[in-house]
This record gives sequence, C-alpha cells and structure tokens, in this order.
Amino acid sequence: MYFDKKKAELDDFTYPIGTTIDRFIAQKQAEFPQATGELSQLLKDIVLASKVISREINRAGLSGIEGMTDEENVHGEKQRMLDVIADVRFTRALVRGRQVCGILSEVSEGIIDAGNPNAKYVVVIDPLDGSSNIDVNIAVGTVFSIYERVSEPGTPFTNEDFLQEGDKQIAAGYVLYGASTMLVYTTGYGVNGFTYEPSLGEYFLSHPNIQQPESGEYFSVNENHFEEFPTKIKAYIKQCKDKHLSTRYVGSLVCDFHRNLLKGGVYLYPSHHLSPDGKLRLSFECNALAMIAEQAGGVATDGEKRILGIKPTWHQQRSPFYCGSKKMVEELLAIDS
Ligand code: P6P
Repeated sequence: MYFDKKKAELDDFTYPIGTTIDRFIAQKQAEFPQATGELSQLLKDIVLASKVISREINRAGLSGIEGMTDEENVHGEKQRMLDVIADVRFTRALVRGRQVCGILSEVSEGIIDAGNPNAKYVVVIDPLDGSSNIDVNIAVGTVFSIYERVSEPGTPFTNEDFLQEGDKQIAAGYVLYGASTMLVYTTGYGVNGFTYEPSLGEYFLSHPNIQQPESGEYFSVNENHFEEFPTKIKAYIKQCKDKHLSTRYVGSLVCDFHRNLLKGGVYLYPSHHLSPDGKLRLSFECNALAMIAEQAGGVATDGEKRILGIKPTWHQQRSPFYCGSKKMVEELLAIDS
C-alpha cells in the first residue's frame, strides 16, 4: 500500500538543487547575443578536466600517484606525477574541445599546438600549483587564463599570442582542490564561485558575485628571507604585526588567495636576493588571480605597477606579487620606499 506523503514531507526531497555551472555559463552567454558559444565550450572543457583532477587528487594517497617523476620542468624542478597527470588532462580536454589553437602550460616545455588553427582562443595554465603539498593532504589548485589570439585565425599561432598583458584576458579563474573542490572564475563581469558535488558530478553556484572585503585580519607571507625583502615590504609586514593581524600562509597560492578573497586579507610574495623578480610567474599565476582580485574589488600589484598592466617579455617571467583587499594593498603602496 502506498503511503500518501503530505506535501510538507516531500519538501525534503524537492528542494531546489541550485544552478549548475553549465546552466550558469549558458545564462551568461545568452546575455551576449553576439556570442558564438566558443568561450562557453572552452569554459566547459576546463570544468570537465577539473572534475577528473579532483577525483585523482582525492584518491592520490591510495593510487600511488603522489610521488615524483624522473622529469624536470623548464626550471630544473623535479615534476610530480600529479603535475604531469593534471597537465595531460587539461591539455587533452582543451585540444578535444577544439576551442583553442594553442596552450601554454607551466608543466610542458614550449607551446602545445592544439591542432585547431581556426580557433580564436589560447589558454595559459598552471595545471597544479602547489603540488608539493599533496603528499601532506594540503589543498592545491589550478590557475588558468583565456586570451583571444592576436594572430589571425586560420594561421599558425605565434609567440605573441602568449605574451599578452593580463588586461587582455577574456576570462580567468582557478580551481581549489580543498575540503571541497571549488571553481572560481570571471569573464570580466564579476566573480562567481561554484562548489563541486562529486555524487552528482556537477558544480553548483555557491558563491555568486564574490566581493573581496576592503580590509581583513590576515596577511600571507613566507618570512624566510625577511631581511632581504624590499624596505617597503618589511615596513608593511611590521605594520600588520603592530595591528596584531594574523599570519595565514599555507604555502599553496590558490588556498591563500581564496581565503583572502572571501575573508579579506593580503598575499605577499616579495622579491629577494634568491628571487630578484619574485617567485611567482606573471603569466601562469599572477595574471589570472589579479583579474579575479580586481573584479572582486581587490588590488594586485608588483609593488609599483598594476599586475594586469605588465606586458610579459617571456613566458616564464616572474614578478613580485602583492594581492588582496583594496585598503590593505593601498596601505602597502602608500609606504615610502
Ligand atoms: P615558498 C608553490 O610552489 C607556490 O608557487 C605557491 O603555490 C605558494 O604560495 C608559493 O610557491 C610558496 O613558496 O617560497 O613560500 O615555499
């Protein structure tokens, strides 16, 4: 005999599941009648690869893929297996999605030819930033930038396509493989965050229209080379301590950036004698996060110039990186050098 469930009892089973990322992307595309759907497809290709990487990371400890390969990257740094796996997953999804003509990956040597010379977009990606943290189960991230190529569609891509300043980004975002997997991105019209529900294999809009608090209680910096930091930075760090702000430094850029984005705070990676141009890479890490920060009301600078206005001269160009809550970064910039 069937029980007649009262409507109120059904509410537990009929609550709205929310907006999936695919539906969100489609809704945003509809706001631009001239949109062809190429950017939407490209974003979905990144979403797909991120789901696969989320699964690999969440079982890394069991599948023996936490260790190192015998490969080195362009900096002579040993590559981890998950770096390579993430690189393969993202580049394969992008190539098969057919919306990019070329991919510049922090893991791969040189520009990857996507075999789609008519595609109008290029992607610059750090497939797995902070991957050394995986062995100790600390969150890591993917950082990506989407640019419109400057070379003619139908011709081979050029080096210039991958040396554009951050202001030229069509879209930028990151994936944080943390306690939950989140994808946060912008196309220049605000910042939105999506949380992955593995049991459904879907991202759902969980953080609409993210606004970075104008100030915050956190500053993120590794002070191992404090004495060699620029004077302005040393003075700013002392200011933070005098205000009893809290140091929060995970050593995983996307993690630190995401916390500061939601709670308010500032991330500092200064130049010092061992890294005269800073450690972070302008094209692979700084530009995407700087676009997200500015779109959310924050500020991103190299200590003098806006990050997004810096024209890279080479793919691996590094930059000092000071990024976060508007008032906190402005206080840093206001300090006389
Ligand atoms: P340090 C990871 O290697 C990374 O690129 C970022 O994710 C992180 O914020 C930074 O370097 C950590 O660098 O010198 O503090 O170990």
